[in-house]
Amino acid sequence: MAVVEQRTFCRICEAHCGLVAEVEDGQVVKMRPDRDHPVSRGYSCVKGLALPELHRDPDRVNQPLKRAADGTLEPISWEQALAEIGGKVRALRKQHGKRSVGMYTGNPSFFSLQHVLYSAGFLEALGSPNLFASHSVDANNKFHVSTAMYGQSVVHPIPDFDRCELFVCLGSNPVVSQMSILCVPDSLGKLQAIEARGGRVVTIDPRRTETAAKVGEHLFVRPGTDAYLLMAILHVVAIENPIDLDPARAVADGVDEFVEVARDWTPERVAPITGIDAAVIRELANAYRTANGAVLYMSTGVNMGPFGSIAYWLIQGLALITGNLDAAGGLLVPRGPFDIVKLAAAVGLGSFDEHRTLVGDWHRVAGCFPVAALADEITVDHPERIRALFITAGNPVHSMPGGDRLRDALRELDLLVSIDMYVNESAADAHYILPATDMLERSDFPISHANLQPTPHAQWTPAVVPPTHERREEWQIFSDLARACGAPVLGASVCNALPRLNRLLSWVPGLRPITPNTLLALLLRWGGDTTLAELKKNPAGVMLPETQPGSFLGKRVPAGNVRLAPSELVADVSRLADRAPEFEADDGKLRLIGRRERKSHNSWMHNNRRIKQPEGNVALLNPADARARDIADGDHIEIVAGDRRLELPVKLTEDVGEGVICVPHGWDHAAARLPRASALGGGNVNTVIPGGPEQVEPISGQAIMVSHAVDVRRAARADAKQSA
Ligand SMILES: Nc1nc2c(c(=O)[nH]1)N[C@H]1C(S)=C(S)[C@@H](COP(=O)(O)OP(=O)(O)OC[C@H]3O[C@@H](n4cnc5c(=O)[nH]c(N)nc54)[C@H](O)[C@@H]3O)O[C@H]1N2
Ligand SMILES: Nc1nc2c(c(=O)[nH]1)N[C@H]1C(S)=C(S)[C@@H](COP(=O)(O)OP(=O)(O)OC[C@H]3O[C@@H](n4cnc5c(=O)[nH]c(N)nc54)[C@H](O)[C@@H]3O)O[C@H]1N2
Ligand code: SF4
Ligand SMILES: [Mo]
Repeated sequence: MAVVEQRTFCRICEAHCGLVAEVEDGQVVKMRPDRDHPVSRGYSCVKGLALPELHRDPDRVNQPLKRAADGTLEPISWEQALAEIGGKVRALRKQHGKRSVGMYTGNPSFFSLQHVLYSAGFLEALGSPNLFASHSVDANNKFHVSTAMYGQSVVHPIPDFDRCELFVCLGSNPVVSQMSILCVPDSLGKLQAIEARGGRVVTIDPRRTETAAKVGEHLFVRPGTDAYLLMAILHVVAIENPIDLDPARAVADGVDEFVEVARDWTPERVAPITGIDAAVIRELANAYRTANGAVLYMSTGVNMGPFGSIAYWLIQGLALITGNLDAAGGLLVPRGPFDIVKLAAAVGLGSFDEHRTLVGDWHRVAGCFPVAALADEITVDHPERIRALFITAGNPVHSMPGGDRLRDALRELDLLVSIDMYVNESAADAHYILPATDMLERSDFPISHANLQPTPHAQWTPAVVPPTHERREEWQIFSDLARACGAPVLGASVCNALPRLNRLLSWVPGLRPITPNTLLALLLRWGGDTTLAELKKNPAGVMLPETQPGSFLGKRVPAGNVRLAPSELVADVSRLADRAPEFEADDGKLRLIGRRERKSHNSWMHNNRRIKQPEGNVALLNPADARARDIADGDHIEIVAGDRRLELPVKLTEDVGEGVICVPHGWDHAAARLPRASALGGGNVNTVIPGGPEQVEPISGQAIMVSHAVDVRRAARADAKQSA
């Protein structure tokens, strides 16, 4: 049988690399990078190339599973699963009200047009505000700040790589991650191009990363202290050397109040907190101020710290007052293939809403409550507590700090349903597991990332192969669940009406449900720069108009004027002064930071047969800190925080700053049904990172996951083993 080539694109990370699948006899036999792709130009990583192995992994869930009384999982039919889940949800809603149902949507759900719309739509159709999402362990600070400043959680100014003279990269490791809230395949290439044309790249990170090793200058920063550094930059830029603020005042409110917050934060005061010399801070600030196009980019290393919202706010404000926002070589705000901001407003992401958690009074950011609040919403003694939870494309027990607390809470649920490709750690106590398709088995369009592209481009992919076994696409799963759970048909908001509409349509014989592609065609017709028909004709996608400098401020800001001094952010600045002594003190403890690995992806790449993990799960430590603790290279160490403990082998390297211990996340799959991944061993770093509502950045609800103080010592035993 002839091999048919099918162009598609990877949706594991935000780079969205173009791929070519080779299909023979209905089977995907090979995946290769798409050398003719107009944006990724042949770039890809092993994870995208290993999609065929993901597709045919024998450990996948291929039909609905139900947990029997003895704890084992038994295959059942879709009809039985839907009827039983639906019956349970109907009874719980009747007895305990709408809030009794909740949902956690994980990171991969945001990489699928159908998933993000139909899952949120399902919960909204049930009338529950209890939506929790992985973005509160990832970038909630960015979503909160964008809502507060621009009036929309989906507005994110992104770097103009091709024209900037100075690129400062805080808390991101592009070589490994390809960055976040940004779509750039081969981001290292983009940074190297800045250097090649005489520009400057500075990475600021507690570790000399793979990126820092390959491009530009590197500054060690003490974990958790970037907001102090940014304060000092603002101080130098606007107070030490006052600049003309009139252009900013013309497009923003609160400009003077914003500048004033940095009054006391001189480089000299900030130096002992951050560990960066005052002269170095001053030089960097002046370089930022005078460059003809400069970018301050921050990502998860800062998001996950104690001051993520302040830091993102300072970066936006600094860009605005120095003329680097909406400007060539600075930050630009792409529009997307159609008006994404309008769509987001229609689904209710335009402003903060009235919903609050029962415990802690948390607000929703980008339509979701913080995951750190989930355990309490299940266990609280309140008539409206969560009793049924759907986890879709997520692994919160594993991916969030203090996951054991959540695991215990999940055991109190009347109903736990996991919608996933695997039986992951969070499904260890699930009553039902519903088999999802992988990305080769469904058509798609990257809607969540469509306005985050430095090179605007739109691509649609058909399914490379039809779903195998009894795997089902999420649009269908959530439409069927809405019907089974008795979601009322009337009263839907604009886009979240889909599962309800499909319920209505299912009553009339002969009518077809609304599929993701019908929806996409409508969205693109809604002021779009392309059409679905055009995308289908162009399998490598179509180029969209470039983002023009000067097209955002005063024109497309959803709030009208930028709000440069949101009251909650101004008030939170006092926390910087309060906590400064903690960072200056030498308490003998090390600060924990994370690390992503090129060949793994959060918690779900370790079972892939194509991807080798030769290094295993290793902690990194500076030799000076090792000497002080009598630790040698290759020893097993224990990392201790209170009564929590993790044991791992250690590698000594000058690349990690002194006072820092670096551990990747996503390891240890003993609790999952992932035989290959489990055999790799390792330990889950989130068992030593304290979780719960106290460990949350107070503005946005983002879980604090870096900079925790831990004790590190040589382990008594030789084998690497972890215990909570
Ligand atoms: N291969 C691979 N790629 C991925 C992922 C993956 O798991 N594997 N995950 C994807 C996901 S979900 C996301 S959100 C993105 C994230 O993409 P990035 O945000 O680029 O994430 P990391 O690569 O973890 O880089 C974070 C950096 O922050 C540093 N850091 C830690 N603490 C601090 C601090 O206090 N200050 C500063 N300045 N730096 C600090 C760390 O040392 C690390 O180098 O990556 C995506 N891409
Ligand atoms: N300590 C520490 N913890 C971290 C981080 C860190 O840097 N340090 N990073 C955090 C970040 S940035 C993130 S985004 C979170 C991620 O946290 P989560 O989103 O909670 O978890 P993942 O590990 O991404 O697990 C994703 C699950 O989705 C499943 N899946 C994949 N594709 C599909 C699909 O198409 N449909 C369905 N239904 N299921 C699918 C996978 O099998 C897997 O079980 O982890 C966070 N946790
Ligand atoms: S960098 Fe790798 S994981 Fe990310 S989109 Fe490209 S191929 Fe997929
Ligand atoms: Mo993430």
